[in-house]
Amino acid sequence: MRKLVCAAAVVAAALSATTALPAGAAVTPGSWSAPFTPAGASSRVIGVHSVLMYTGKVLLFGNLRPTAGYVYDPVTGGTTEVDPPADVECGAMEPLTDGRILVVGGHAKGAKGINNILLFDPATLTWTPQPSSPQGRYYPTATRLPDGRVLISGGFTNNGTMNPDMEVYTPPPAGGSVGTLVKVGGPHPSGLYPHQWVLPNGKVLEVTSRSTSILDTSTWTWTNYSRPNTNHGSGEAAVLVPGSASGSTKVMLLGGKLSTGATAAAETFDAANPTAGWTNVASMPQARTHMSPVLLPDGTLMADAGNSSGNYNGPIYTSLSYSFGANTWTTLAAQAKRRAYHSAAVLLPDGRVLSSGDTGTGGGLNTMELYSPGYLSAGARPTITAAPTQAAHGATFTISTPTTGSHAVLMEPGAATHTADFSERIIALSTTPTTGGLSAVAPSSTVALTGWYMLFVVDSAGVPSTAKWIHIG
Ligand SMILES: [Cu+2]
Repeated sequence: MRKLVCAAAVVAAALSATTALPAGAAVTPGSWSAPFTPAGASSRVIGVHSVLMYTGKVLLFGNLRPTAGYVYDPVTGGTTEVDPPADVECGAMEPLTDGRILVVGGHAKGAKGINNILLFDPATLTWTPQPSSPQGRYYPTATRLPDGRVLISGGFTNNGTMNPDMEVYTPPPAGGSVGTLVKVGGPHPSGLYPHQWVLPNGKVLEVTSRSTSILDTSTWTWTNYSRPNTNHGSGEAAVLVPGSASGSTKVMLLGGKLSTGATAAAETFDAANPTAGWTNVASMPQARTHMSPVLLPDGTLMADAGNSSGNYNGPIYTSLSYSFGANTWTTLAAQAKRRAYHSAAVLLPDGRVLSSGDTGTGGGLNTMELYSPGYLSAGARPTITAAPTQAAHGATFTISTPTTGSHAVLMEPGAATHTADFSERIIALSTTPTTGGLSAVAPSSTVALTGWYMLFVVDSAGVPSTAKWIHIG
């Protein structure tokens, strides 16, 4: 009898749990700060690459050779110079499970890749060389796997040819500073900055403007599916669609550069039913390429700026908001500087978006702009009065908040460049209201890859709190 009561209670709790993102409030245009270069910052740094770290600070680097970088503190506005020891502009970035940032490859003269792999430590602000990628990597992708290793693929070699190799990087052992690198699988020339995401079943979905495939990481073999409906050319953006506590199997591909200009097309692919292929969704209000895709804690997508032709022509100063629930686009406020090719944008823990870069003449160069989404002027914000800084996969934890009717989301911090983001994802937690807050369940290791996340509480109007950092795993 006692057992039955317990089972009934579990069912009741499951039925009342919030597992999906609510629709949120109507999107309003929001506003931009004036362009700025942080006081005291090296003017050599162009924010082509932008990585939010668990310290709440942002690692920015770029400006070709020698590549320059600094760490920007959005709270104080200060910077610390951290020039990398290799020309890592046009490489890839991926946080490890402990929050250190792996930086893979970069760009030597003449469209050639460099071999370097580096590890950046947000605690000590130091770079440590790692084993080199043998053939060189220019425009590669780095994807953290559920076991903490990192899949490295794609890009050009040192000779400017497509690199067909896949490598797996294993992080340093506890207390160590240098990891190991091994080649895996057969040839798979993914192309330049292939978009990759770990799926809830542990496999890796890869999407490019012209291909769709899924990697079984137990055998390192690929299965190919239909290519996207529209040719997105290059400079296309892609995101993992917001998911529930059981994860997301769906991705969205939007825009891209064509020889004739750009495409306005957007489409989705659901890896839960891969043979169904791609489904067109509402096209953007205009053809765009080189947007930086930024998932926001209210469950919408911000497609930051971009342009309509070539790498820098036809600048588009407004951004777009996409509602996954309503399948509608809304035009957001215009920024002052062009943010097209070689630009980046990441969500900050306070709910704003940092937009940086564009290396072309007349572009944003060494300036940055801060976007305040409409939810920041929509009234009082919810608050998190207490939350743990660590939760194991599957563990139940308590989020203290006085805001009733709220839900909670985990957001993996962005690692953005060239319209790619190697890291961002949003997960609506399974939560149950309790006295004084929410009881939440940490997702599994394939839904929330082990690592640092921003935890936001979002009220029933779609207004988010500021984030608290929590390590999952
Ligand atoms: Cu580049």
